[in-house]
Amino acid sequence: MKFYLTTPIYYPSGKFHIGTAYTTTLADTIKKYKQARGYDAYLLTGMDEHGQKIQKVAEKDGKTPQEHVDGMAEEAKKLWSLMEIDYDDFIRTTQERHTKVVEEIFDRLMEQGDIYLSEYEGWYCMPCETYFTETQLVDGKCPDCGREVKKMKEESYFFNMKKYADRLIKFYEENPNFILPESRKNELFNNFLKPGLEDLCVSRTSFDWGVKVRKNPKHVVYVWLDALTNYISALGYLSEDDSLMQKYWPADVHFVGKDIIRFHGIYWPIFLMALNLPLPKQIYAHGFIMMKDGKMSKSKGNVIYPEPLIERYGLDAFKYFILREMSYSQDGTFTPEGFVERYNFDLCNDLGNLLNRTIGMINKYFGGEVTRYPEAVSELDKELENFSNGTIHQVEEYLDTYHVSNAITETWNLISRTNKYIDETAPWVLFKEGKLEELKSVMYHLVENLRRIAILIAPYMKHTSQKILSELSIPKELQTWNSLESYNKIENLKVTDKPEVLFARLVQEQEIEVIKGMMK
Ligand code: ME8
Repeated sequence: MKFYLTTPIYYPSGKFHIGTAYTTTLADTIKKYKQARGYDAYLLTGMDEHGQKIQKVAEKDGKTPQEHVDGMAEEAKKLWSLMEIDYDDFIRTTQERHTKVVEEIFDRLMEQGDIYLSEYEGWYCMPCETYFTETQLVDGKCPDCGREVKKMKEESYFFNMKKYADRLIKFYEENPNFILPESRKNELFNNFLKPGLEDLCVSRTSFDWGVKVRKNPKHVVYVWLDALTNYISALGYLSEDDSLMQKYWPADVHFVGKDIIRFHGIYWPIFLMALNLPLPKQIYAHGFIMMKDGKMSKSKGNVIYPEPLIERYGLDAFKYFILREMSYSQDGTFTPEGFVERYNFDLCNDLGNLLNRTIGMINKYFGGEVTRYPEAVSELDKELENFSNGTIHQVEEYLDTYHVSNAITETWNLISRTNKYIDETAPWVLFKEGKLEELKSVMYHLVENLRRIAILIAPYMKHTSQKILSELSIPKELQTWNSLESYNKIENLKVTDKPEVLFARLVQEQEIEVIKGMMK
């Protein structure tokens, strides 16, 4: 069972902020989940290194574009390693393995008549490197980023989108889950596909930092045709060894932000149709991480980067926050207040205390020993078991459909339910009344639920998961996703007598200031 998933390849125009880190974390979480479920999962990420914007940034820094992107690629890899992103390949569009595929594709599409030479006039947005028609502009500005646009005219190659539009419409109709969430699909379908596609300008002559058209090298290939091709060039498409292509294509899912869904949902499938290749199975476009005062931007001084957050609060807390805060189909918000609150309430109070209370009681009442599935199982015990069975199925369903935030919420509902179970069963009363068999059962059920919780959070909170499992001395074979199904397989075990604090409580006011100081 294979599962091929991708992140966008990011522009190395500046340091990666938590928004960029979000898509990569999301993709990595799904990869780890799929692996845990027995899939041969392959995660591709990389960098989109061509285009006028990159050329300009490099110039400003007094570097050649190649020097600039080489430096940025190192930075990016450092960040992914800090974030323990388990990617299988890192493609860079300046690599020969990629450029030669782009050249070849362009030639082929020209030969078969899908790409033709003409002239283009339109409104050009430099930062987005996209032309717009008059009617697409919003208040005379770029509809994507809101910045100034310039009227420009150039000799260009065009891709015959119209030829494939009907086929794509049919594909959308036959594959209702092709674009997720549905609201984004409807947007694409109604605003772009249905009104009729314009042919797309696929070359530029105004700069030269890109893949040159072999037969007419004053043209460089449009950065999006170049960039989208990474998803197959990285697998060795058109190369001598295309075994990865045979094995993994079509992609099971491309993860992208809502800003680039049009390129992935319309142009990419059409390029693939023209190449006679199968289309990806799904494209999931998530919302944006916003700040209190709107988008992150250096001019507002509200950009937040992953490194200082990870350094101070740990990787697990960082991933927990960004994944939980971003709902399936809407934007999420980063606020220092929200971060500290989630840390203190969800991680420190709910999860941390559950583990500590449990280990404390087992040590106090039974010298650290938990006994095999006990006899004296009460109604409350059974109820908790059923609740946690339900959670597992919900979490799986959510992760299978990329509702990661919902999956996390379900898991935290189980954590709350388990905390409540302690209050309901009142172990201290059972102990006082000498009801030791009942008390054993309560401890057993607490350990069972913590074991399950640790497995459910492992794809995005590996360290916390490992700590819980090791403090409870859960054997390896009961740490796997498969072992979630069974509820009564724990043999006698002995928990640690020196539990570590998972998440130390933060001083709210002080920490909010610290995070504010991290914004640039
Ligand atoms: O578009 N919240 O690169 P890019 C969430 N090179 N995600 C965010 C975000 C935010 N505030 N800001 C950025 C490109 N992203 C092209 C892609 S793919 C063939 C070529 C994420 O560096 C989100 O995934 O501008 C978005 O789609 C991507 O970064 C844009 O990255």
